[in-house]
Amino acid sequence: MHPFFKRTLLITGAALLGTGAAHAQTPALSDPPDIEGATVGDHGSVTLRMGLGLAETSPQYLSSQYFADILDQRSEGRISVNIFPNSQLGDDVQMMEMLQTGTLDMTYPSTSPATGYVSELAVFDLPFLLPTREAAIEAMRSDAAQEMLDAFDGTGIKALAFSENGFRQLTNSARPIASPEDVAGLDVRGLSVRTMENPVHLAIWQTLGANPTPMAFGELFSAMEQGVVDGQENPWSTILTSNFYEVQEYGSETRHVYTPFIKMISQRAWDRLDPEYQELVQEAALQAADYEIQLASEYDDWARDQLEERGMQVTRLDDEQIAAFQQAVQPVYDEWAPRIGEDLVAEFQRIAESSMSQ
Ligand code: KDG
Repeated sequence: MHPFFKRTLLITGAALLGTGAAHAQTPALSDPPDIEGATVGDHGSVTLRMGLGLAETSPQYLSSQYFADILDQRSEGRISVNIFPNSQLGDDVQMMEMLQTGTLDMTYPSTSPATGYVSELAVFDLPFLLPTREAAIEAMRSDAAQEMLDAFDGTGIKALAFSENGFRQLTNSARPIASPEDVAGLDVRGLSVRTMENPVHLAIWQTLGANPTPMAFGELFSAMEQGVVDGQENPWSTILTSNFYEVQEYGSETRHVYTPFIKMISQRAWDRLDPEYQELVQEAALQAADYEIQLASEYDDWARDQLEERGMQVTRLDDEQIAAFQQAVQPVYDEWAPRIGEDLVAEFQRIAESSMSQ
């Protein structure tokens, strides 16, 4: 058996034992692609410490294992990656700062909290901009997106690749949500929603009449458990693998924004690597990103169905209901498109339209 799968099965088994639940923790997932390419020369032993926000069953973790396997195999065991999941080393913002100071080698945040480094990344935060995974992939592989990765130059962080976090869905513990009015609450108070630390996300939820609170991902579960916030928004896979269904009764399939992840390495760690190792790390990051996108697509509907099986009441929105949300968030475009760059927004709109006409 491929070492990756041995490990995945162990994790899955452990997760099952841990919860005592009869539910599967992962869907039937594609095998990782065979590791191909020549082995690299001996440039000494290197250990890279990688911090992740999400859990061991997430596509983020599973594809990071694949990344580690590629490096291990192609360096004949000289490059190892130690992965620390579940925000145990810090949240996205803290881990990016640790990369800058060199106290952590690699991390993997959403693009949203990284807009403090490269403001153009905020194009990905515009609501309902990228309607399909195909459009999102094209946007992440575009020249404009490559320029965003390159723009980390000089920040102390080297950005290696975009990958998939996913289409974000709303969950909450207060009431079923099918319209902007449900978010705002007509005779009840507006929903309090945790957002990532990102001004466009704040604007989206303010515009919808919610009370948004930016908060680190690692604090979110207990904030919801204690009723500090009513709800949050994340891809179904994250909602499942982070056990949010234990504290969130209602889900709504809003797909209101597609946020990528961005794989990063500390510039200090990068500069210490021999050029041949650098090339390998870059290649492995791109291969692991492709694999993660595959895993995330396999998780998506499956995770939603699992959440329903575990008792979450999921509201599926029809086209008209989605259109009502789209219309309600138009002011976010008026405010943010000029700040992000009209040309960039138009380029992403073009990508979205061409994916719809295929
Ligand atoms: O490692 C990534 C996570 O920390 C985080 O980005 C997940 O989408 C996320 C969120 O809502 O914070």
